[in-house]
Amino acid sequence: MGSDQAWSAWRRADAVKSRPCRIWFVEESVCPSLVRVDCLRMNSLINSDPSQPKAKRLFFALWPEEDLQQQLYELAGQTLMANAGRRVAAENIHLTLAFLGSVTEPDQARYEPAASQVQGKKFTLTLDQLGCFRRSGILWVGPSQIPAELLALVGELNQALQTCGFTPASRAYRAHLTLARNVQQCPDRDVGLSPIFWEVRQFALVQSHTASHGATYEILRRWELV
Ligand code: 2AM
Repeated sequence: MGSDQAWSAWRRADAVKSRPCRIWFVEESVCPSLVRVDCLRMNSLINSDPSQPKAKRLFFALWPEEDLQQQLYELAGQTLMANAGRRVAAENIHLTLAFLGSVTEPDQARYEPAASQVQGKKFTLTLDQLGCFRRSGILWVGPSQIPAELLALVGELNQALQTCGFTPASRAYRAHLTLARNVQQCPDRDVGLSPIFWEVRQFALVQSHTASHGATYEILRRWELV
């Protein structure tokens, strides 16, 4: 978008509210959508229009094949004592790369081309550790060593999204697949597991749908790793 178009966007934004909008210019070579016109008032007007779709809850993830999901589901069953937690349904087991949270359609339209620019490499993820996040009551399985390709994928994805206005999580990245929630008694320390090898070939953009029985997930788009 050239400066004429940017100013015209400014004027259009200015026509619907009294306070001036902020305009963010993003370099063409970095964020594929080039420019972001960011105006909270305008966004709230757009979001309050019932003809506009609501924001979606989105995240990027690695999604295992069904047989691996089933294997991990059974592992959770063997690990959990009766009533000690709620297992995640097999089809919902995944590894989050970047949690986006509530995303509007214009934001999604910027994030997807940004993700397409990521040149992630295929890798094997060795799941050889079982652990528990005590505070959130989550039983998880994960790698004891994070492969360089996974770290690079997470880093490049966050960097690409950042150029389009996304603020990555400030907490350190912990690669894990949640196997159960509401775990009341977490063991004192992580335990080793006979390794499960996962050949990771793709990453995905996923929408989380909140239902009364818990979240369900819909894969919106997949990107091949090379
Ligand atoms: P979790 O499994 O450890 O809860 C969809 O909610 C996915 O995004 C889950 O894998 C979840 O991790 C992850 N996630 C990361 N940050 C989150 C947040 N702030 N709120 C909800 N889910 C988050």
